Amino acid sequence: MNLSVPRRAVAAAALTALALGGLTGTAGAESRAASALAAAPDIPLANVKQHLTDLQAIATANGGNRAHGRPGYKASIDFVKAKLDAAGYTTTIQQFSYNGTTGYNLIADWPGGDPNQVVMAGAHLDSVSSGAGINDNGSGSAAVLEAALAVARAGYQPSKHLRFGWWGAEELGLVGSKYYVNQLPTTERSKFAGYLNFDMIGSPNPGYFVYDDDPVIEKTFKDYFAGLGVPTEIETEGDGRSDHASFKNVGIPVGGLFTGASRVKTSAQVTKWGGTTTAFDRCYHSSCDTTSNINDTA
Ligand code: DTR
Ligand code: ZN
Ligand code: ZN
Repeated sequence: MNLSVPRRAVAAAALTALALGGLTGTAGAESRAASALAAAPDIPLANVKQHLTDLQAIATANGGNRAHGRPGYKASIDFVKAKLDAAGYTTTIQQFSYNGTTGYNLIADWPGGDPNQVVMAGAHLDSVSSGAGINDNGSGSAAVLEAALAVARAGYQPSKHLRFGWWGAEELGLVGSKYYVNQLPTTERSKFAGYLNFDMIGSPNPGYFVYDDDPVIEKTFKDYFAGLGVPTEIETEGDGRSDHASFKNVGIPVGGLFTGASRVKTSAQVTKWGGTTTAFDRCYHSSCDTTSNINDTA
């Protein structure tokens, strides 16, 4: 079954707004999702694609990658920070050291909302050293960036406080997000309503997977995809393998989306989603993970 997903809406990024909206209301989950659905701003695909083009250019200009400790990573952080500063976010670059080199997390707070009820969306911004890392994880980074910019364009003022994060050194073991969580005082951790993770969400032979962690977040995502006529499966491959694990490990509700890595899509999944019985992303952790390694519909 081929999917007819609105091309203008980048589903994952729109879902970020929905999930943030869904988690920011006070009504029940269903009415929250419905009202948030109405409130979710359009996330222009062209804008997300431009961010991916810009991240590719950064990698190309910096030895072909955006890996921890390499110039391409810091250039990626500076690129994302500049757009958020211009949009009115309060940004913080958090430094940490790993393998003898300095790493960076970027945290962006949208002013307003209840500081005791924080909804956060994040993505790791680093690539492996073998390539530009456009699907892994420029896709998540660009989607979260464009969702944050859409919030600013809409002047969105949810009841909860919105925070966005871009993590360093995820590929070396969730290093940046672990550092961020470990630096959070316990009192601050208890203020999180949820953390939403986006790591590989534009895979060229996509599946549509929803993390099966927090049930409210999982339902919010599943309901939205169902509203688009897109069947989903629960994500089990990534347990512990991306930055949501850092938050889950300290008791913060987590959720997220994933379109697949090196595993092979089954024939049943091809019937469900289209594509081929090959890897969801044959360029996982490879030099071919470039802007040509992205499925726009996903
Ligand atoms: N994105 C990969 C980690 C990874 C592999 N499978 C999953 C599933 C769900 C989330 C993440 C992952 C990486 O950063 O290497
Ligand atoms: Zn990743
Ligand atoms: Zn990776």
